Amino acid sequence: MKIQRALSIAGSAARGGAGIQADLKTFQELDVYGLSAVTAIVARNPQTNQGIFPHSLEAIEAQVHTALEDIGADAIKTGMLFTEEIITHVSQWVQASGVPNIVVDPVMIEKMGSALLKDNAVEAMKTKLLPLATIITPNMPEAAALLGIDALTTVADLKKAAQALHLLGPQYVLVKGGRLEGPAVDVLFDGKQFYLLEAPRFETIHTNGAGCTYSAAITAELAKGKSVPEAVEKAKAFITAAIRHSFGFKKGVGPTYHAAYRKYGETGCIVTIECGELLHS
Ligand code: PXL
Repeated sequence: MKIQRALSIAGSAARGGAGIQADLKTFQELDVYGLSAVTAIVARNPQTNQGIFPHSLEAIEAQVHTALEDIGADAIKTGMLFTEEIITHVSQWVQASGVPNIVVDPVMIEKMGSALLKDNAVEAMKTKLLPLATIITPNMPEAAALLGIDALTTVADLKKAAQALHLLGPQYVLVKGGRLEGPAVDVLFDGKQFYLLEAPRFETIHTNGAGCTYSAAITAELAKGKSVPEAVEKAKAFITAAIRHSFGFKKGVGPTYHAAYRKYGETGCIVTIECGELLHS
């Protein structure tokens, strides 16, 4: 039997809906063998606002090397990397690995407000990791923070941001429009063309880990040999189903439902392709 493999280098989210946990659940749903290297443990206590426990560089390196040397990977995804030092080393390991599909989710702040990336690490993310990426998947606040610009509010803003981020070196940029008014439109840019992916917006607060799940689904599809636009289209359907069927547990923002695409199927996403004429601000 041959099964494709995907390695997630990310934080452990004790609540189960985001981070490494979301990635492994998503890989499994899409029939890809999941591997993990945990960078930090997130177990945030809302009363104390404490609960991020970074791992040592040595522990992270040991996991990455064990995963790549003993099992190997068809795709690597990075999520929460937390510090400049971790970003610098992960960039070196990713580059040395020769793995063909690299998905960088530039995780910065989680929905309840904890910083998952230190402010002084943004520059390393831009200069060391983003240029290695097959695709980067910022949400609207992350795109604005990476570019040092004001908040994005429209699809036109997403397109301009995608173009500007493409200049940092990734092959594809996906700016996710989860915070737009109206339908959930994401903009994929390859340096020439824009692909607009539109899905209905489902009103729910339970979207913890939506970004992790979406980029993990892209990673799984790339590991299976899909092209980037095909992988993003399938992942958009996957995350739309997961958000549509999301749910809450006892407290706080609940998770998306990772099994929803398998159980309930397609969700009416529309993809349009536009010529990428340059947009100047
Ligand atoms: O959703 C962003 C995210 C990423 N990584 C970890 C997280 C979260 C949000 O909860 O906990 C580890």
